[in-house]
Amino acid sequence: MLSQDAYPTRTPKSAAILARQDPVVYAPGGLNDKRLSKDQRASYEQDGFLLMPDLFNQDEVAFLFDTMQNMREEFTHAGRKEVIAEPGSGEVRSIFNVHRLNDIFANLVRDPRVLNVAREILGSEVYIHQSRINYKPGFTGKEFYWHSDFETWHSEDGMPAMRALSCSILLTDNSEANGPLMVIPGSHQHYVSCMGETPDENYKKSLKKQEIGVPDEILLRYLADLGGIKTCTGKAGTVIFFDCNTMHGSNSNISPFPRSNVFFVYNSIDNQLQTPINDLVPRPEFVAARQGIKALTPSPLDID
Ligand code: 6CS
Ligand code: FE
Repeated sequence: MLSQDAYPTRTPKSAAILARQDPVVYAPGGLNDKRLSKDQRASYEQDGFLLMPDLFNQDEVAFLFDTMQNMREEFTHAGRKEVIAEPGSGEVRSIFNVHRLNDIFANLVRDPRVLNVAREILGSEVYIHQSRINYKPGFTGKEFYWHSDFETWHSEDGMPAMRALSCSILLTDNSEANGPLMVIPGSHQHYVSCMGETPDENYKKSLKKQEIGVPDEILLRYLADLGGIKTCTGKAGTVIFFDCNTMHGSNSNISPFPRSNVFFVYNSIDNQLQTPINDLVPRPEFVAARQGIKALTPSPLDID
């Protein structure tokens, strides 16, 4: 990483809040991908996220839900590195790299309803930086503490600029009760630099419970005072798009109802990974893609 890094973080002594240096909605890159209305684009730009209810119909959701459950059954006892266990209960918390491990998810990342929104916002061709299912099981699903994804991807993966977004497809209903995504509107305009150096192989811990790259409480309070906190609830089939630097997290799920979502992280083809901060060893391919990067092409609408 260059010494004049606009987004320093993981420093030994101090936390800080810095202004974003990158656009949120990029100028069209010659692709014709108009999926969003003017209002939707403006709302994404202002808030750092956009909720699109019912983007997938109930038949599609049922099919994707079964696919997700089948993957869990197949992977749970197979000793796969892509499976992350819940702290405590040992239930499946996440499975990573699902777009490379499963044909249905491989096809889903190319569905124009999601891919073309990513291309429209990022103003270029895109590829998948990371994909995962977060199962958040009933009773035992633990929280995801407040964080900016970009802070991790910049420092641990060497992602140069804020030109990536997450797309979360809800595969169960996400209610106030089962630990839905919480976002701080407007927080994507501020970069929260975090105190604390990154140990080797931090991902093995952080994907269960994040302890490094955790924002300072005073800065979180500042952002929440400015923007408030919004819970992203919706029926299965709803899709949430959010900027890579939007401050977000979710509570644990003590309800009986699982909150299971599939996440795709689209990154601009012009924003591929470099060397991580402090010359850390790059994280493995199943968490952060570096190999065989190719721009995604939209698929025909039929997902199966
Ligand atoms: O380390 C990562 O890349 C992941 N960690 C969190 C808490 N969110 C985004 C991403 O899956
Ligand atoms: Fe996240």
